[in-house]
Amino acid sequence: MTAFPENFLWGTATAAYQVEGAWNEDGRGPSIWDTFSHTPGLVANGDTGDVACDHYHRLEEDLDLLAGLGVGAYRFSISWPRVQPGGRGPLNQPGVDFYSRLVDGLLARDIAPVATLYHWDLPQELEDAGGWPERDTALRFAEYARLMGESLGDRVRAWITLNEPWCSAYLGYASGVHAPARTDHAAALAAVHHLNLGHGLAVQALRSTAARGAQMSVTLNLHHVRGVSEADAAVVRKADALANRAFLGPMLESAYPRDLIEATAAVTDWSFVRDGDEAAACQPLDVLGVNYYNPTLVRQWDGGSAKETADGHQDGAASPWIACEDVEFVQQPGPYTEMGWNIDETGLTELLLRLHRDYPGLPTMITENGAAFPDAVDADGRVHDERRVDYLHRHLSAVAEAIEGGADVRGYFVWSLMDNFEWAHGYAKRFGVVRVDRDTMERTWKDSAYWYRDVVAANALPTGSPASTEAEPVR
Ligand code: IFM
Repeated sequence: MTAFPENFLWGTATAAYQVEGAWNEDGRGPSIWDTFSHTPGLVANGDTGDVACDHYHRLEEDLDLLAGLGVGAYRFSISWPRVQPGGRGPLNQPGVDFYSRLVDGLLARDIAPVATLYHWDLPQELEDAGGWPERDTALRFAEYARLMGESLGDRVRAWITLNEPWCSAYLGYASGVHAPARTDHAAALAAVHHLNLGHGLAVQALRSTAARGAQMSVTLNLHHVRGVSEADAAVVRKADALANRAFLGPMLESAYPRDLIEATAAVTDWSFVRDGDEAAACQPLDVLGVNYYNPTLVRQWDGGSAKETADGHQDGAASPWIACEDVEFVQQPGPYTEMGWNIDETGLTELLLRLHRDYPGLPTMITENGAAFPDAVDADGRVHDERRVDYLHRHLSAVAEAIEGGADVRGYFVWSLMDNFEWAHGYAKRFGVVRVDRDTMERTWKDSAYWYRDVVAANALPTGSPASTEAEPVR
């Protein structure tokens, strides 16, 4: 048995647009993801989040699922346009009431509510006014945070300001594969800054409204960047600056890294950073949320050979990797999940140890980790998703190893509680430990859910190494 520390927080995670549905009910306003998913050709199969998992109407059933899993915490996100339809002005009470019922239902089941304020569903009206590249969006976000602190702050155990601002900025405004589908590198870097600023202002607003003792956090999808050889150190550092230190710098060290400013000088002069902004972005946090799926491998591009973009991103004007013309993103060895992401849990251990080294005293929490596989219901009516069990086992072992190495890791949230709307992939990729039938919305526990329930109950991993994932690599 690999045991976890006492009080280790076990949970599962979802996000509003991916599970709720009820997109135009009870006064909810449109978000950039409604616009994106309703634009023909942007989401696989023309899927939208209109119904998603119908969680909005199946709240009690889903709360019971969580209770059945025995988790100590549930990470959900609040849909900004559900509670404040245009992103400014008064609250939409039916929307707030929904989250109030959710929070109360969790507490009644002894499950700690962990609320993310922003998991990508910006009110469309704010995007129409310029979106995250505009400074005002950060101010509106702080106001929304204050209102949520006043409404739910007496009961929420931990607040996460942003989920993966890397995706919001670079996929939303640089590569355009996420909403709002813009491809403007200068705007993306301005978005980076206003997300950082919005985070800091939101923490301030929450500290003044939420219960004392509520934890403050942000979730970053930090990239564990490796070089093919030592000769690639410069490009490793550049990718790290754009992906990681663009957020860690202002949020935790009150300054953008000099090498980031220099690397992007041809794109922007960063004049949108005003005096005092970096200090405002840097607010004391109680825990840092880390989402991890796989590592990143880079090599200095020689400028001649065909350039690899291993994760399938476009190169050039629509690349999310701004100013990385000299960086090649290299295919990593399998096995792979259905997303085409390689399975390599060693990156998680290394990342957690790096964070421990760079930011001693700041605990971490895995706010997302999981895998998509093409699950099917077997003849026995069950979903035998042994590859997901194996993936989770490997990554939890990696967390345990980091703890063993001194990292202060406080918890782990599986992504995801249930199969849901996987953004531009629609419903084609299933990440849940609980299956959702797309026709009936019926929830079925996969084998991974039973396995996770037992891990949570034991606060430990079962003995024995995970099964081999070599058998059926998927690409
Ligand atoms: O589904 C997403 C989630 O919304 C954010 N993190 C990554 C997950 C899997 O792609």
